[in-house]
Amino acid sequence: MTTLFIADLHLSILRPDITECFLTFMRDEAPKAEALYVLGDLFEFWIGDDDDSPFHSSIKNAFKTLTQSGVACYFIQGNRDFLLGKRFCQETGMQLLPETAVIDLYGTPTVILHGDTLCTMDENYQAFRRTVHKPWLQSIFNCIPLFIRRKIVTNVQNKIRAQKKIKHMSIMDVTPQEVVSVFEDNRVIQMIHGHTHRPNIHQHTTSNGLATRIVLGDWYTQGSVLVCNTDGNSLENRQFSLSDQKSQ
Ligand code: LP5
Ligand code: MN
Repeated sequence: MTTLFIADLHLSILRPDITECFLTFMRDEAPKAEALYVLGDLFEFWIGDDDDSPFHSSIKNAFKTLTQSGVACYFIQGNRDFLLGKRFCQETGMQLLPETAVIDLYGTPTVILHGDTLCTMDENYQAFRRTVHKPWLQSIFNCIPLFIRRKIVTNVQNKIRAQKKIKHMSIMDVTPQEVVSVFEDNRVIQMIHGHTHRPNIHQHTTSNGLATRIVLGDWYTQGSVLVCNTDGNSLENRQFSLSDQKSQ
């Protein structure tokens, strides 16, 4: 049996090529696994669990079919779907995990997280994150009509996009000392995360011993899956079969 990890799909109605690859993965590959972990940024942006568009329903149905077939599905929120919550999980049978969780991955205790909290040098982002994670602000936001929420998100995204262009690449990567702290605080020597869109396997020296950090890839030009079993872990790609509508 295998356990699968994915992150940073950024699913949206504007990218049918990504959606098609994801739905094929959910239909053909995920049912053979014992568990699927989604480590955040499944959606380009998640505006609230009451957004019942046909597009979102098709994604929810794919998870519902999978969980009903007996595959355990877990979700950790990313920086783009931090508003995905209990209702989505009730509708799909997924289990919402805290922002950092420790799991037993075939005998190796492993810390899993989205990865944005590791980028501590990105101070503007961390301040923004602290704001939008305030429960009272989220409660107010959830009471606003959907079409106004959509407008707010578009406005904030436009504002942020300009700021991100002038950010140095290095501050948008993980901070090595923070990575070591997460290994040590959780007393593990294996970590899996996404967010940076820089798939790789890194080694870190920690007080627990030599530790392995696996970074998941995004789904921008191909699917990206971490396949784990008793033989080890492999970062793999899945090809898109539709072409990107945007580049035509
Ligand atoms: O995902 P990626 O890699 O593109 O970029 C992330 C960081 N960006 C984000 C922003 C989200 O993608 C889009 C958010 C839309 C928000 C809608 C607001 C809804 C309000 C909800 C209230 C409960 O996560 C990016 C990082 C990058 O990862 C790498 O780590 O750099 O961070 C930014 O670009 C953020 C800026 O640095 C800071 C922006 C401050 C803007 C202040 C606007 C005020 C918002 C007030 C909200 C109420
Ligand atoms: Mn992210």
